[in-house]
Amino acid sequence: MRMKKTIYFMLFAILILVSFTGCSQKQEVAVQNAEWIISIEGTKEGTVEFTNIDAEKLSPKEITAILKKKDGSETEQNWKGYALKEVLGAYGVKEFSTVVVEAEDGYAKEYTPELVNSEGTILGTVLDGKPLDKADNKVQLVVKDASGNMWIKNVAKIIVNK
Ligand SMILES: Nc1nc2c(c(=O)[nH]1)N[C@H]1C(S)=C(S)[C@@H](COP(=O)(O)O)O[C@H]1N2
Ligand SMILES: [Mo]
Repeated sequence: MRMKKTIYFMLFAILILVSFTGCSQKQEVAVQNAEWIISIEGTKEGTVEFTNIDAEKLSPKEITAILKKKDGSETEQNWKGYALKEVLGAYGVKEFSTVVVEAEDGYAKEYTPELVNSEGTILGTVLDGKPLDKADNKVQLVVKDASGNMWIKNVAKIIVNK
């Protein structure tokens, strides 16, 4: 009798285990097929991988922002993308002291909650009607309320600081 119970329990345990690995495999396949991946550290679930597939579930944002460079030049740009605030919100991030956004080349900046939560702060994927060239700039952080050096080309990682 006891033996039977143990066997049932073990079968049940194996079933649970298999269904879990099945899930994580599915997620891995999705990440492998993604056009772009951004790691977000410090969410409720720890580090998560945010991909173009996840982005499609969010409402798109369109803004006009002026890129101001150190050399004094100003260029008006139309951007389509996703509000940084909404991206973080999708992973349960609401309270934080700062957020760091880092590029593939290591270029990084730190942002106040005010800038992070601004309507004009987006992860842009389409510039002036043209999707970014995935080869060199997959996703660009556009910060309407800050100068060009706060805009991050080719975003690789977002770190949320408590
Ligand atoms: N990844 C990355 N993003 C970056 C930079 C950089 O060196 N690397 N330079 C910044 C600066 S100083 C400016 S003015 C803007 C615009 O750069 P651009 O002159 O290449 O258009 O991108 C910003 N984002
Ligand atoms: Mo710059």
